Amino acid sequence: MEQKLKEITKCFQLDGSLRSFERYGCGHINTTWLLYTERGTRYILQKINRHVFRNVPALMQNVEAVTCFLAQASEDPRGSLRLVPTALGFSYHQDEEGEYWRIYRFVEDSICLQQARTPADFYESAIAFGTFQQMLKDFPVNTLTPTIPRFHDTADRYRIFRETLAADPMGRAAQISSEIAFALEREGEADAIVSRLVSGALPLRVTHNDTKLNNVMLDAASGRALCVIDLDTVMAGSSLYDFGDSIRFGAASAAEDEQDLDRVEVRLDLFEIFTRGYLKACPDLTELERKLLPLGAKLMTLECGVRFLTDYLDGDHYFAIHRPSHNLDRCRTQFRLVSDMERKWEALHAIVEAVSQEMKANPGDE
Ligand code: ADP
Ligand code: GN1
Ligand code: MG
Repeated sequence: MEQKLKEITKCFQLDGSLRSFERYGCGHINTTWLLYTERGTRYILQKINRHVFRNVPALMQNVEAVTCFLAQASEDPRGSLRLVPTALGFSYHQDEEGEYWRIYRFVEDSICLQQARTPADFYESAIAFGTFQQMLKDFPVNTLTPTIPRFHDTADRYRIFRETLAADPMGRAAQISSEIAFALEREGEADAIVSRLVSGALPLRVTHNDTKLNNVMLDAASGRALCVIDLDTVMAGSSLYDFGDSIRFGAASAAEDEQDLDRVEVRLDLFEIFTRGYLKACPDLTELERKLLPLGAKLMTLECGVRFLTDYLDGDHYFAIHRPSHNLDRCRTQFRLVSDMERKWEALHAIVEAVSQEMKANPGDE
């Protein structure tokens, strides 16, 4: 690997040659390394998963356009991701095997969390994702290529789930009939966001689409939001996707792959604090968007559970796994969260309503 990474890094405008490297991060999709040059500068190198992302040049065009737009709008050099150009001035390099590579400047003096240490961390992630969307409100949304078409089209995710279930290539369906039933019982709700985007009832916005807490960098000293990372899925979408996916991951009381389901619930204190941060950073959400925030949380969680279940049935080709039933464990936590949201449905709505009223009464307050 060392020889390969040396060759790759030579193609980029780093501040010196490669001194050392290590595998980095907990992402399920790309392969990430932390690099040190001989001057001690750190960079993030990524091999982009070209099985997941079928049009990497278009993806990198999206990333370049969005990072440039954000960099122009923010004075802080840590306020947005910064790509390192190749020697030829491109935003990525393709090697002889057809693999795509890119390098980002390392966001220094920052932290990236798998779980919020305190509610304040989660609040800061709401500020980061809300600010990201707010800053991009005048970005020409139609210039973005859909890097994964129908990414958050939950009904389409169900279609793929049904196809995989019918084929049952690994013969796993018989053992997981309760998870399959759970998914199918809720299929009727799958279209609730996309149908409103299509009808124009919900506005189309520039969205991140993968708003996990570990896709935000916080300042190590103050804990304040710095920037949003992992821009591969930036596309046109609904604010409910970004709000919902954040709640799915960050308001959960346990990790995405927790095996003890009794430890998994949606924490109302975290839901509330995220709602407060998001509405503060995104004051322009419409009445309908606000009203549907709990639905966004439920559908993004259901969709993610269905995707994990589909990948389990399919033989684990999409999400990187670290144990045999990893995707099934992930699916079970998501479905447990969905059940818990259904139980707490009234409370989730009451929180959104109370926070909205509070914001209207005191628009400038923290
Ligand atoms: P994946 O798509 O696999 O989730 P990410 O782009 O999220 O890949 O990167 C994986 C991890 O690498 C992140 O969770 C974060 O810890 C770290 N990381 C990514 N980009 C940077 C950066 N520019 N500076 C510091 N850390 C980063
Ligand atoms: C993947 O790349 P990463 O690990 O941030 C996935 C998301 C899922 C998430 C579940 C491109 O995100 O959609 O919600 O795993 N990204 C892609 O943890 O499919
Ligand atoms: Mg990530």
